[in-house]
Amino acid sequence: MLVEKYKIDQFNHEILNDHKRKFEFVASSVKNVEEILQKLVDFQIAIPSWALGTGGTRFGRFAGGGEPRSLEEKIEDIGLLHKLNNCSGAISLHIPWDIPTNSNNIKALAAQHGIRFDAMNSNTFQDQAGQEWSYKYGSMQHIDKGVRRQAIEHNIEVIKYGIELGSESLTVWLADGSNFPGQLNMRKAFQNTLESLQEVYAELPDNWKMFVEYKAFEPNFYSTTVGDWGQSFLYASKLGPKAYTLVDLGHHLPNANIEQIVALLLMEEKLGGFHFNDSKYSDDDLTVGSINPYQLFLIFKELVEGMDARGMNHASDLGWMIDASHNVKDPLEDLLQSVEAIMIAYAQALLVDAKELEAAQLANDVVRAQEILQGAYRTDVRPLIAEARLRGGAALEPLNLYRQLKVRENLIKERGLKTVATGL
Ligand code: LRH
Ligand code: MN
Repeated sequence: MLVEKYKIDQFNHEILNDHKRKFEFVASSVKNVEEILQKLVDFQIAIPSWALGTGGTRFGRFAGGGEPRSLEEKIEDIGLLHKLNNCSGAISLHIPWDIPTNSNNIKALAAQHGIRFDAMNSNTFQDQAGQEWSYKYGSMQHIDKGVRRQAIEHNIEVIKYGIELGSESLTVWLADGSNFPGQLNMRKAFQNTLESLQEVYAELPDNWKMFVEYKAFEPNFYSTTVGDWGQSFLYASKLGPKAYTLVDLGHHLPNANIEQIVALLLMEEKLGGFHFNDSKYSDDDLTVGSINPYQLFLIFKELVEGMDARGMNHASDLGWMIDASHNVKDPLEDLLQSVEAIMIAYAQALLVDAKELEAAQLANDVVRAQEILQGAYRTDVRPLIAEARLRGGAALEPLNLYRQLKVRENLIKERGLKTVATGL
């Protein structure tokens, strides 16, 4: 479904005065507001190709209708999101769920929608029809060289698809691990995995990055061979300068201090990017900022501080990707909310006066330090993000316009109620 520009302009016109009033109020208290607005306009978040349909659990899946039936329709749906908020200008593909039938056509369609290809994702956690070796007992860690070879070849094939589409990074998430003590020689598993990743690393074009995604548990429930940030850092350090860690917010044990992990990985120049989502218990893949928005703000505070300390470009030097699953919400509404939550946390972090905070830290003025942080966190930055959208030609209130245009109803008319998108 296409959203014509005039419909966005009409919608914005109705609420423009109210927006201007709110924007001028918050802008009046922000020192470098134009610099912040430009950063918000430049910031783009990649949408996962595997999260455009209804997700589910082993207990059930409740399809919502109008789901994309092909990669082309997935790109159209992301194009619609990007038209509404002007900060969803990238797609992250998962292979083989989204093999591009004709890369040039897919590339041209994405370009029409202003969508670029972010990290490619390999899949050695499921057995495909006709596959020679099973990944039941792992892939790159596997005791059997044939299985490891198959996993290596698959990742090299994924890189090839990515090169054709203009992607410049590969995310490797390995489900590998064990379910019971004694099942696995964990040192050998590490060495097999490292050797396998080294063979994939050797095939990376010069300008590419490899993201090693860690996860504490699931689908293995005793050990995971890339189980935490330390292990991912170890692999990325041993692999070489093109290898980095990838932080999926849902992949930590309860109460992990993720913002500290982010601060250290960034300082060590080994932070590659993010899979944003939220969770209360484990890898719940809930809407970003829906459970713990303060943690998301603290993570962005460390990101802005750490990137500025190294003179990094906020928009392009790290991988900004969502990885969520939509069990009860309309997938596109859920993604609009997630993108908004990320932009809010980023804008709040940009309001933190780094010099004031450092002065408080150097004076051990703990109260002042907290007041500086929470002052930024408690600032309603939504008018700043809306203004950035307005300047980018998008909607002041994407979710409201999405509903006003009855997008889901139209997609169901176009595609039917029973369509199922590939993915999780
Ligand atoms: C694993 C993960 C990984 C993806 C998958 C869809 O939990 O986060 O990033 O490959 O979800
Ligand atoms: Mn992930």
